[in-house]
Amino acid sequence: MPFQPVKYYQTGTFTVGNRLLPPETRSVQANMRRTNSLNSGHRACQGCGEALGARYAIDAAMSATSNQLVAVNATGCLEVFSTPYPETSWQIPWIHSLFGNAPAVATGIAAALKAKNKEHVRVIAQGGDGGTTDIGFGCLSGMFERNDDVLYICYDNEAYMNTGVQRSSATPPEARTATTTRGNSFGQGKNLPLLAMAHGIPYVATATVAELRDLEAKVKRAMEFRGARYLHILVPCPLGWGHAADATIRLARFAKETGLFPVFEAEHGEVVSVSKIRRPLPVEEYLKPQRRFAHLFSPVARTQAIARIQEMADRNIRKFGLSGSMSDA
Ligand SMILES: Cc1ncc(C[n+]2csc(CCOP(=O)(O)OP(=O)(O)O)c2C)c(N)n1
Ligand code: SF4
Repeated sequence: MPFQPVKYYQTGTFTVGNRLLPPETRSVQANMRRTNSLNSGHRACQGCGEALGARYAIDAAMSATSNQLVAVNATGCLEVFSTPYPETSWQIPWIHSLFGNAPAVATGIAAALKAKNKEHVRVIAQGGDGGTTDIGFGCLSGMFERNDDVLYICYDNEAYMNTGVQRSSATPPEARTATTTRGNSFGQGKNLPLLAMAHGIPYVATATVAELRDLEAKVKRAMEFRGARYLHILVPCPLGWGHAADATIRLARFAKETGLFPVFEAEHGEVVSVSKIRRPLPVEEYLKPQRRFAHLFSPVARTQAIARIQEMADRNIRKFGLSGSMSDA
């Protein structure tokens, strides 16, 4: 067989590429000694973006902290599918208390560790978008304002999935849920990454489950800071969004490539990096495969509504500078 030079795209992938890289630059998931923090056997739906995101995020946090980590979970799918008492899929110190108080519980654990001179043990809190943007928001804002030493991770599937797909304040315009025919009205909804930045906390980032290496890198970066940090991960939900289980990664990628979900990092309230759009897409490509948006296309196309969603994407592209070459980033 003739000699084949290593192609650029192979390095950094989760298959052969990792083995071509020096061990210290390989992905955490490629390491056979990874912790498998969220182990197999849990009860998430097939294709669940939240299970995938949590697995990568928490393994990356474990790696970044030499396994000195405690995780607090808000009520929601991640807690329910992983821990039907007395069973659990978590292989880390993990605690669930209430739906709305994960940031407060995490703050308390961080304070207790400090009092015991165990600040090398790091604390993460995690929850869905309902637990984060609605009921937990007061506790979270307090955690940010006091700059408590906690990384909070929001797994955003854009609705209250665990209880049957009710609208949250992160549900996008026009998305159908069990409690609304068309989701949020235009111009409404809470943008938690921007709200987190407004608190001036050390680190805020967004990520999707389409770019898992980027997700791992952001968790690692977050653990380099002390104080309050926030990571917002878009995690498509086949059940709530009404898409095929094998479309989870594709839809997460399309959310970024349309501009609807800007992927960026911010430090102390300032954007420091953005992931540029590689192949620009019209929003229809993202909306059409999802049953929650079916009413936009049938029985007749609702072109004005689609145009307004396109405007939202275009606004993000301008605001975050998402188009242009990667070297501009
Ligand atoms: C105070 C309180 N109200 C309501 C509930 C019921 N409840 C449990 S999980 C959940 C929805 C969670 O949604 P989200 O935070 O978006 O996470 P997801 O399940 O989508 O991952 C609700 C309403 C509860 N456990 N506690
Ligand atoms: S309902 Fe959605 S978030 Fe919950 S386990 Fe199923 S796919 Fe995951």
